[in-house]
Amino acid sequence: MKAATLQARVEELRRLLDDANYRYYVLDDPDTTDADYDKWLRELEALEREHPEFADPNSPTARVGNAPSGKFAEVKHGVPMLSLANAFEDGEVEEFVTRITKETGDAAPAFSVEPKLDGLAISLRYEHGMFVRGATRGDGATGEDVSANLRTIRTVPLRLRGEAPAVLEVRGEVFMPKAAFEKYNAWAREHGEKTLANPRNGAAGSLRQLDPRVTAQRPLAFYAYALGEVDGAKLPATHSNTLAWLRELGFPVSAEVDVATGAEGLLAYYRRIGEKRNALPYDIDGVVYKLDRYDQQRAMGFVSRAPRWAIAHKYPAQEQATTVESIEVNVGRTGAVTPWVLMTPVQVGGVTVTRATLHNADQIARLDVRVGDTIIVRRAGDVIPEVVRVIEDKRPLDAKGHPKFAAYQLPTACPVCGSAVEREEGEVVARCTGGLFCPAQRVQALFHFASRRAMDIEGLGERFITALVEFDMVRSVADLYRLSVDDFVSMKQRADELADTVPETVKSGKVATKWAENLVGAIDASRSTTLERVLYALGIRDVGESTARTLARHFGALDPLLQADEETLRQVPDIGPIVAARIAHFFAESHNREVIAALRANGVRWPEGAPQRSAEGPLAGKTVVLTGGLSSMSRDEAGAKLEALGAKVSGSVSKKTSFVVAGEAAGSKLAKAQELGVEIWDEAKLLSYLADPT
Ligand code: 9MJ
Repeated sequence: MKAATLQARVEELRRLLDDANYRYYVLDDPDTTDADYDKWLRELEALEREHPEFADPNSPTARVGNAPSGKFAEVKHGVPMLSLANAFEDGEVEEFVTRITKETGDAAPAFSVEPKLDGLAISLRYEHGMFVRGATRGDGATGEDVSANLRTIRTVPLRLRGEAPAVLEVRGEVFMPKAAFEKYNAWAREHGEKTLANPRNGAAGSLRQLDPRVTAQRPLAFYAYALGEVDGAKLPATHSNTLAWLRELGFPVSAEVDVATGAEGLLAYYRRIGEKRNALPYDIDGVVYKLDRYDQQRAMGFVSRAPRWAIAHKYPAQEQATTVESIEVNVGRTGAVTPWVLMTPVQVGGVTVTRATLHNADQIARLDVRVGDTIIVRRAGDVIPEVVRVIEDKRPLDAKGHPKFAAYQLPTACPVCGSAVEREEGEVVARCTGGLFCPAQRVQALFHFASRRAMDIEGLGERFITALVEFDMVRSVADLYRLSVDDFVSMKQRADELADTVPETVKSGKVATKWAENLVGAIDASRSTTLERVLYALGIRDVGESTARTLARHFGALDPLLQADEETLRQVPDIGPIVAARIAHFFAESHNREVIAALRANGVRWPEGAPQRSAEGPLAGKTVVLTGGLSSMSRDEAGAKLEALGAKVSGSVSKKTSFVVAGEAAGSKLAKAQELGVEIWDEAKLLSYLADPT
């Protein structure tokens, strides 16, 4: 292609991607498929890689983050970044409106009303429509240049749409949406990385990362709400029209912004948003009222740094101080011992809170929470309340100046079954070693056993399982197969009596038994199953459906698997040393062997066959992942052909993957393969290999 044609294509791809981002992030009305988006992005990346002369720091490919550049430079804000006065009471809002009505002479001044995002204020500078710099608020006069990090935030436009002025500074908030925060922390917990204390800290910490590639991994977002320096544009006469104009230029603006008049109008907005607060996808700590007309704003002026024409009306804090009465632990299915604190009840954001999670022992060590401590708890939305920090100054000291409260130690014995609690090297989670002897684990294990993808016992929910364990009617999963209709009926009667929920019909002598018959029927139906379901249902740690399938195919029958030692298990393709050890330990435990024998004795059965091992063929020992659509055959067909050549076909990409076959619209698996440097085959390569597999 000629240079001019190439450049035109680069520009076209950038425009397509910018448009797709705009529709997605600003209009909330996407019209592009992920597949097209990925395809354009990959094409653009390739062109930019091959033709460095087309490089542009504002290209949509810039979102991945560049290498770190050292410290942040100082940025002087040409127009200072304002702070807002706060109001907490309705009366203060009424006074604010009265003052403005009087001083402007306008009997019903209009206000732009906006949610007050709880993130980090920043200023973005554009020259001739191109992003040139972004800075934190700092002290309002001077901030830090965090441009490289801001470029990685997908909702920060890098090139403006339409007629952009010579200079445009846009102010707004960078924040971490709640769902993204939860997802990030779940990931961090799983990978032993540090969790973020709350979305606000998450946003602030991420933006101040010296390595933009780290920021790029953090799910941040941006909303615009004010202007800084502007040159070469005729501004609208009101703030609300400015927000509409900013939206046209490509800036996301909160969908909740509105216009209201009168103290009643402002307070109605405050209450309306307050009711929605928990359901909003981001944290807010109040709403903001801004006098809408710029001429009226100028007439009101400023007191020190704060405008007299705007005010932030805060909601009750979602963080409160209280004291720790005790630290307890929960035990999960895999024995994970999760500590939580029992607190002196406290109102947080209008709800009484008595418990907060501590996630794991690392979190306890990080926070150093001790019984008796004064702590700050936070409740954000539907999220489980959590301990934010300890107020150490409130911790009393003894005569020697040492803290009076002892550091918390996780119990060494499981509070439910008394078995040892152990923490493996490099793991953040401590676990009860009682396995299925532990009633807490038994409930969770039964729940997993009965779940749809395991033994698929319909109607056996957590409530019944808890009662069965509590009344000692079921000790192991095999005991389920001994339960009769009468057992279930009497279990329910006892549970209802305990919970004081005995139905009227029962009180009058009628006992419904149809549900119990159905349940016994469902249990009976689950007897006829497959080996892979049984292996998955046993709940061996790290043995998910895919590993269960691998084991079932590799061994063909249960007994050879029971006899396999750790070394033999390690030879199974796709099973690493840790999982091999877990499986060997599980089957070495006599009580686990007894459960398996009891399942068989109670009629649980599955077809067994010869082991399916493909140790031969040109692809023996290779693990292959198929992703995306192929045009010449289905993925299953391609998988079967590769298996016939000795390959092991896996569902997920890892360092051990030998190569990935990427068809049309391949997504995250392809990205992962690229990230790990795994060899990638396109369909043409696959076909030519299948034609001549040497
Ligand atoms: C927030 N935090 O959402 C302002 N803000 O306006 C909104 N902050 C603001 N406006 C002028 N919506 C200074 C700060």
